[in-house]
Amino acid sequence: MTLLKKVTGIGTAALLALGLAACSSDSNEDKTTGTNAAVGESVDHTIVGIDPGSGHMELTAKVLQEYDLPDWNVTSGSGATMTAALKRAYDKEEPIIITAWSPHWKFSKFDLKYLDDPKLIYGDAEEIHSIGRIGLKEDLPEAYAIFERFEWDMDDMAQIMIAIEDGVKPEEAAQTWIDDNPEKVAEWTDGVATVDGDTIKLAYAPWDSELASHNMMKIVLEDMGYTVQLAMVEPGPMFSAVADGSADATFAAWLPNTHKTYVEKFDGQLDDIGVNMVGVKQGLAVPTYMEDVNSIEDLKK
Ligand code: PBE
Repeated sequence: MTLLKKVTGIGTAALLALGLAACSSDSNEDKTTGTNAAVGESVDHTIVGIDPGSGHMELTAKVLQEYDLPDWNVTSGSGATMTAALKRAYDKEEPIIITAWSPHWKFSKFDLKYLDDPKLIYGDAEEIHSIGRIGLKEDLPEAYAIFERFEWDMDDMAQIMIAIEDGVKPEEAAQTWIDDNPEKVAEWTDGVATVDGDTIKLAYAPWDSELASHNMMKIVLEDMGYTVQLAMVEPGPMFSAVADGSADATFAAWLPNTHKTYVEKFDGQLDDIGVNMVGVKQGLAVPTYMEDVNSIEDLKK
């Protein structure tokens, strides 16, 4: 529970920081360039991004347009290169702006705050959906019944993510969560018939959040008698694999905003089985020691 508070408490922390920064920074502000011009220069007008096919990168490009930030750019990389850059900057208390999302272990390892997004480009109430191929319900009804009931919370996923970041193997971290939460797993599986080795293929994109959820579901399905294949692919191929039936399901669709483009592209070819997590979030984030930066608006000159 403390962890949940920490992850979800960021908004409150950012609001507090906003109030404090507004009071304390006036005297330091350079009236000709403004404190915020210095922010852009301090990070070379660069936002540290992740993989190019992610919804976050698409939305961040839109942020630069909608907030009129033409001289800013976003580097592409991966979740791992982003957190490595964050660690390097954080250790030296240097300024950095990252593409961030929750749940994610970075909020427990570093003191970070989301920048306010008054235009709501990153969306408002975001959820993670379980998506199946058309025909999954008829072909693998037991798995489908589990997926229909599958729902957990941000703190559950964060526990697995943090263990993995601390060096525990993904399958071991997932097994520990399952062992610690038998009543949650039972809510998804109670009364569902076991199967005899049927194969099921799950696709997920290379984000730490999805590494956690898919390793967890792999074990749940194996305990029900399935042979589970996990395929880590880029976001585009993840959606196309479920659409063309080469994967059976994914638990990595962030909606209604993040993956809107993919879901619209494959309209009618995906079965939106249900919501597996509510309250997820993404946006731009900075270390809390960047006291003068509290909103995306602050990146404007
Ligand atoms: N993420 C994590 C993904 C969805 C899950 C926010 C990096 C994305 O941007 O597509």
